[in-house]
Amino acid sequence: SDQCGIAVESRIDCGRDRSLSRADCEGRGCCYVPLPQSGLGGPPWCFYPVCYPGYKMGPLLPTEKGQRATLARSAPSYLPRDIPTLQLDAMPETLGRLHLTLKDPASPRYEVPFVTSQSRGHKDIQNPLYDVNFQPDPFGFIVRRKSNGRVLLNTTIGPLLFADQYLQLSTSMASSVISGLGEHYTPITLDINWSSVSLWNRDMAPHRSANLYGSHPFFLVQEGDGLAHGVFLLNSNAMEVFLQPAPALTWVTVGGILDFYIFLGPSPQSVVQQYHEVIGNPMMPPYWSLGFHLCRWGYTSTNITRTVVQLMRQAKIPLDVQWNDLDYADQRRVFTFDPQRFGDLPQMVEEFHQLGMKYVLILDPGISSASPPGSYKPFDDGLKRGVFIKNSTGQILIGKVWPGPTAFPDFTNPTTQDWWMDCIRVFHSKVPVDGLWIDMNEPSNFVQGSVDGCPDSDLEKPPYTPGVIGGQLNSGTLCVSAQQYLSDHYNLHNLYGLTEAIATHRVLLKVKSTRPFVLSRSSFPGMGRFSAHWTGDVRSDWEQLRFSIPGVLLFGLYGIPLVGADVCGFGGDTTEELCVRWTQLGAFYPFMRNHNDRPNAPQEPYVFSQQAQDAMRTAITLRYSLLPFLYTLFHHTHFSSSTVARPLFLEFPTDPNCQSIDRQFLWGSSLLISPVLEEGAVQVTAYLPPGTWYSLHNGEAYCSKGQYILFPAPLDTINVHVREGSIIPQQVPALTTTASRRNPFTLIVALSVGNWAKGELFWDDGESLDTFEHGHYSYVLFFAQEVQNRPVKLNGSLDGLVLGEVRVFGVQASPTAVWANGQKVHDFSYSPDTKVCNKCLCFILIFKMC
Ligand code: MIG
Repeated sequence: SDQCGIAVESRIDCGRDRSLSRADCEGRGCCYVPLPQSGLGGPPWCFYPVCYPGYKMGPLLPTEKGQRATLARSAPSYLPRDIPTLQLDAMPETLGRLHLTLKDPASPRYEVPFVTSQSRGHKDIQNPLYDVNFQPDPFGFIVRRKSNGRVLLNTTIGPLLFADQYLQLSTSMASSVISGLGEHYTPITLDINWSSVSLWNRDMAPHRSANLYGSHPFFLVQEGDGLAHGVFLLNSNAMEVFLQPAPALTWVTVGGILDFYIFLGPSPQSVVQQYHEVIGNPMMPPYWSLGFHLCRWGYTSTNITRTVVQLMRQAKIPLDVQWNDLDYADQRRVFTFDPQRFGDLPQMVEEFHQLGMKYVLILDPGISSASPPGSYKPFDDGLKRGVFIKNSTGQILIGKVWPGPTAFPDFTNPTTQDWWMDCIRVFHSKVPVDGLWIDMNEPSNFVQGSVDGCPDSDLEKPPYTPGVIGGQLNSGTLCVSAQQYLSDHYNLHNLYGLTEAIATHRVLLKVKSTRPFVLSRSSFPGMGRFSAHWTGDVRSDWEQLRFSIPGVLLFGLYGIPLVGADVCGFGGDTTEELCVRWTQLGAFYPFMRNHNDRPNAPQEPYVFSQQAQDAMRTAITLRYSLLPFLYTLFHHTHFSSSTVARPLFLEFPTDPNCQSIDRQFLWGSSLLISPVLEEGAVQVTAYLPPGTWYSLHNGEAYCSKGQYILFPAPLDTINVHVREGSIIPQQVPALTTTASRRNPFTLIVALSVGNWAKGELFWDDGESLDTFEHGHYSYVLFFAQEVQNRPVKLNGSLDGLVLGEVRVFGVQASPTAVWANGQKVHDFSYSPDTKVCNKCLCFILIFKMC
């Protein structure tokens, strides 16, 4: 019939929860139209008709925040435990943000805590960027972009299902260029050809189609003409999102409520900003955390760890932060250290501090539960204070992690947060760590559910289980029927890492009174306010090197800009060439740490040939010279929310070539990084968006019409280009940031065709809390322009900051004279080949504000 005349690519699966025979399918009132190709993975044979009975919407009534309606279904759906009546709230919160919720008005359901602060909405939005229309029967809504009438979301293409453990909503998409819905091993844009992604935090080495460590139910759609919009579904339950070529998308989540935020942009940058306004802006990292970090599993004593630091210093390769993995702990129990091999750990940390370095230790959440009573205080105390997650019958749930049998702290419980404070405080009084690395916090469990298994219940085996690794929600983690202070683990699982990061951040803040540094493997929206992230157990191979770029870029969209992959790879042996290339790329991860798994060949820079060491030193030193620029980007991200490592499409939204580039990326808006990602390659084909770009190394100019250009890339080179019109503040590098922060600043001035450039520097002591909020900082705007016959003076002072060399790229003719601060500079040089002028201060005008 007409009801089933739906284009194949637009069919919405009526049998997601199980596969249906024709009789079953028609029993649901759905259409059954087999296709020649086998059903697996492709379009469904059983799909909803054009008009499928569902909820019927009552009248829309005004509320304080927007409009409200009641939705009711007259006939039950095919799912167990329908919620027959729903309350719809549509709340225009800002010009660019619409908030839409669907809840059960009769009895409160679980809602996600911690992520959003209370209503930040404004009342009475005049003339927002969106228009919402409702279809009353069956219920659906359509969101349009007002400026051009474009339909961004249309949920009338499929039914709304809202049962206790199965919530589903489909929508059309404005284009098929969609990014987000992590954490997965994917390119920057997702495959929409009948694919799906599941969101359920899992300890799983990155590989295709696996649900990984974090969950980010947010996506951004590039609409094709430079405009973009985004959607955030604030829901922490296990979820699967289906993508199909219509293009259309279907959310399925197994609990909670439907809580949507829709961001209208209109630019991709503003979508990201609008999203971060809801989940909170990222923290301001301590300056030292932008230095180079070195770690491995298998530094088995303090002396071995000391030697690593010595060898790095001998090789003259910058190193700010030395790390230890589980090796330090006594029988792998956190908050202890091995009396033999790590007996002088406190002294070692002191030595590192003397060198101007920092020290970070791993901290797993699992607390050993099998030590003899009275011998392990963290457990004994935790037991007394009731901090651990309980099983469904109220006993402490015991799983297995590195120390053997372990209990799991419930960080949603305020008592647990206090106990965590006490544990860390006591440990820190002996071992003054500078930051904490919270691993295994999905949480990871080596037995399924618990040592006693899990009960047979609707929570453990919901009517529908999203496609997760292991096939069951309790695979590799706790029983989901386990009880936490705020709710069942079933609801809170995806928040475990976030809640641990919040607790750990808070402790470090109290204990150290400086900016906390926390590195978390598991993540959820909002985590960037508290923690950095690394992409987990990546393999040492070229494909993983390449996929680390979209991995890192996507976390920028998720509001966790301080992110990186393990440089040289974690799993398996690296090769010298791979490690050199990875170090070059890693020098442009916002967070740069070389880390390695226990059984593997060493991969510290100094173990390689002189040639490789030189290349790595060059890359890391280049990073150090750029840290003032990187730090300034972090300031912007913290203060006004943007991205640090940035996909090209965010910066050049109207350039169709940039839509899905993820082999290159930007730092802010002005540095373009084009690494080598293939074995044996000594050239790289890089896309330069239209305009003039200068080689960071020698100022050579490339005038691009928006084209791919082949650049030489010998083993010692990573191609970095400076965008015309920008000024990049740098600092003479040193072996630590403690030392480099005392060195003179330098500037690279990349003139635009109009002979001007601008840039900025945010500078403070690098570690005090809230320097921006308290006004304890300098903010310098740099502006360069050509002047005729009249030197421009340095205006204002840099407050004790010394400005050294200035290089100006793109100077068309040799300057006749150069002045700095009114003084003639005699030793300036100009190269007519590269059009670079060194010490060309006459071009620089400096304003100081604050
Ligand atoms: O089960 O602490 O991702 O970085 O070295 C492995 C040992 C536990 C996993 C982390 C990895 C870390 C390792 N950990």
